Amino acid sequence: MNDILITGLRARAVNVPLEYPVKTAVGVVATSPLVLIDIETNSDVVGRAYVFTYTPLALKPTQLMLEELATIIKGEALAPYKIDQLFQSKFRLIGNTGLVKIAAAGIDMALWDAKAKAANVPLVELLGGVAKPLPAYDSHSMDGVVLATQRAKRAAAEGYAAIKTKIGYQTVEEDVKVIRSIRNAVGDDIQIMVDYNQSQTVPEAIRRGRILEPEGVAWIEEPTVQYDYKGHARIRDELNTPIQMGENWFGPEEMSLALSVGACDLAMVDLMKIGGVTGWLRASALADQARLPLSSHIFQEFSAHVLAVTPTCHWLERMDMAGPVLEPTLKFKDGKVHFGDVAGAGIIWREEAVERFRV
Ligand code: SMN
Ligand code: MG
Repeated sequence: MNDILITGLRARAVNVPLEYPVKTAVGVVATSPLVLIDIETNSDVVGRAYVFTYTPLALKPTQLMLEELATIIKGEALAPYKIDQLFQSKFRLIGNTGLVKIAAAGIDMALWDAKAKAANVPLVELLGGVAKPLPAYDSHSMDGVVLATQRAKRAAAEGYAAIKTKIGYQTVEEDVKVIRSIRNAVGDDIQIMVDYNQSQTVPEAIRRGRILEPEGVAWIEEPTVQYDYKGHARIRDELNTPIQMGENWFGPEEMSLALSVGACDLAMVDLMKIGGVTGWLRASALADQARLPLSSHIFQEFSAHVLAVTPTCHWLERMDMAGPVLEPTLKFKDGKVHFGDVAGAGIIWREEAVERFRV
């Protein structure tokens, strides 16, 4: 069965415009730096995925890392679990994290895409699930009260049942002002999540969180620095509003450490940083054991497929980081994400756009 072999990898760096810059309390992601991955095989199947490097500064190093890892996987069978084990042993000394993990995760996603295409099924079906619509929330930025309200109205009109806005303004009064303006615009039936993007100290997060309690937000995300798991647990102990985190967990190992100290009420996993589809499946098992609702972080195309086979599936984050270079295969309607009828994960490059945004 495993007669399909990996024969090559192409990595292309692009810097893609965003409909809205991702403004956070700790910095702005003005454009979307991506490395597009094509894994060729000795059959007519090409596995495709992309990784998001957060800053253009990491584009070239990530592309080079992918090209270096390609030399290890050439000639190997199209077997993501085996390749993951190979990488884990290779990276034991350097550490399976950072750009190494990002590149390995991109390869993992592309391998799973290829396997699903070889079986001529959507990835969700290869994983044993069914392509049913899933709840999706519209994810916005630290937009200021006017734009935040405009975007919330637009999302409500498009049928979203939940909206995330980023806060961490100069004062908590501004945080409350934005939340109240959104609430007044969309009414009580739509859930509002807020994301501090690691911007607060633990005491300030507790102080602000207490002031936010009456606003009834659905979750407070990354209130303090993401590596301070005990700090998140302290904030969680002081507040009733659920604490959400996880987008920065590099691998299921970091998720396991965070859960072991009770860092959060909810978890959200970044398909890339967690280690691709293989990493997500392990994270999904951890969330299942802890009965922790599990949401996704960007990477909406692959995330839909893995969320559909996640026992504690919560929300898919709709934040389109790659749209300009992709043929749209997902549809967002009535507050849900609907799968396209395509084999694999539905990653189809718009080649003319790829050339336009090449770095
Ligand atoms: C986020 C941060 C950086 C880039 C994209 C998205 C954000 C989120 O923390 O939760 O969407
Ligand atoms: Mg976030």
